[in-house]
Amino acid sequence: LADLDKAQWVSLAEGLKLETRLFIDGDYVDAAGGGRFETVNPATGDVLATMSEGTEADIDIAVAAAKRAFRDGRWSKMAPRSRMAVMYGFADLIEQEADTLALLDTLDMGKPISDMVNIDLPACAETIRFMAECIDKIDGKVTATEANVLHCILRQPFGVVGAISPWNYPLLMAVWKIAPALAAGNTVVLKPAEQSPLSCIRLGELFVRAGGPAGVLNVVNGFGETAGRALALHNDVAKVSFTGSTEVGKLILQYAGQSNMKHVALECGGKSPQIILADVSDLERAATAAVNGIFSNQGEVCNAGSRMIVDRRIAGDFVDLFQKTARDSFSAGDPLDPGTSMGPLVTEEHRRRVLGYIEAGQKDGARLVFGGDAPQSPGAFVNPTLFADASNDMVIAREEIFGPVGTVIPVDGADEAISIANDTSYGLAAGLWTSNLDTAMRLIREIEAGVVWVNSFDEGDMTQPFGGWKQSGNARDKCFDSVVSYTQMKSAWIRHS
Ligand code: TXE
Repeated sequence: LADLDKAQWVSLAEGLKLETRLFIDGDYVDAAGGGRFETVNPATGDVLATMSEGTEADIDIAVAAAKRAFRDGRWSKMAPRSRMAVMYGFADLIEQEADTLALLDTLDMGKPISDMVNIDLPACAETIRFMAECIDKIDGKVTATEANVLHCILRQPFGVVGAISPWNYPLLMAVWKIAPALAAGNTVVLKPAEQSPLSCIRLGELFVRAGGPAGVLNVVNGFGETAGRALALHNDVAKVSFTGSTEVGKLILQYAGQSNMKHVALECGGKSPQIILADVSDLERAATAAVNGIFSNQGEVCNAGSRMIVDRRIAGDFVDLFQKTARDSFSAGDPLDPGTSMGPLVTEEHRRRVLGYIEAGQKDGARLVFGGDAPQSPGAFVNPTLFADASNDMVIAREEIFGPVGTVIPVDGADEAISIANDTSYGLAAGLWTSNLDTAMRLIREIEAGVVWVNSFDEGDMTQPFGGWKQSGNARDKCFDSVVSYTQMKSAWIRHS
């Protein structure tokens, strides 16, 4: 991937040709109703493009194309090795177009270009390759039955899968859904977030260029309440996979109930605890992980370690180390500069929301250690912020802020730590820092979260299931099980003589 300097990225950005249409049935098309919406660069406030606005009519057209493509078997009946070849080609093309794709997300949602180049794009290619490798490993089963019966359990694709994705990792979150859905043999209609429509629209084209048949991967940009809702309510969509807020996740469940009882996979918000006990072997390493855990990606991360639950005896030292590391590693700047570690938030509206949480933290009596303000520049920036001496009943400890705002909650020992860690409606991820194996083993079991990192935070590879307990969702992305979750079981009872 490119190793460009800021001037080179700026000049590449100036020459970019933006695709603004929808991608349906193998081609770019304008929205049926002719509507358009603006997408804005949050670093400058400038309008980047006016996009075709897909609505219910476009979702109907895209779902019909996906249904035709599924029914005639142009993808689901393709030999596994051939489907794998298409997926590998798709990953290769993403790498070949990496500069453009990286720029599109950086311009559209403000993420630092270095994160796009070093994290998001390699992860997209890796996800598609991993899911491709799974294609001919999705086995059925033959069970033990009486002699004249062969009983097979088959795993078959659902049909049309609707994918609704968020703006915080626009390409990667879309790929986490479409790659396993396609690998399992489904056809897909993707509805990306309206805040970051520029990159995902290219995925359909790249898939077709890699040899993917028309109609198998369709992308419809548009708003959640119109296009997203229509997709989740559609009677010809057999499964919907959603990443976004818990509030909208609950709506998606309702839409499934109001329509065809489609399967629903949800990956929603979080308020992830990072427990740091007094016997932590390396407090500096824990503090560094905590800084990255809350400030990476501007804090716009569903598993952000936003509640640091720290033993009171070491809380002072922890806050000092945290502050020093944060000062050295994160400050808001131009996301097109490869040296920038933190870009603007996704929109001006979201910045106001995050600043509102900072105000609430101060009003509730948490101690503002640093930050709490916004740089004097255009763009939706917020400075990295830390609150200490907070309690778990404060708004900043209860609600997902989705910005660069960390909260330290002091506790007395492991029992209080675990009870506070679990005192939340969310259950996405957790971190635990201790040198005591027995404590670690106990807390791993007691923590109510889909992912627990011990003496680490936010690491993993493709084998790791990613998803939440409680109101953080009901599905798992990445991992082999994720591909299997895009299939349904069929029992075939075959009597012979
Ligand atoms: O999310 P929405 P928003 C959290 C985070 C953030 C908050 C709001 O706390 O501050 O949610 O962000 C589509 N029917 N997360 O408003 O609205 C929408 O178009 C069908 C956590 O951006 O949930 C987009 O494609 N679809 C998170 C997607 O849902 C609807 C990532 C997510 O948007 C819809 C993003 C509807 N009625 C936000 N309404 C995570 N888990 O990583 C919206 N959408």
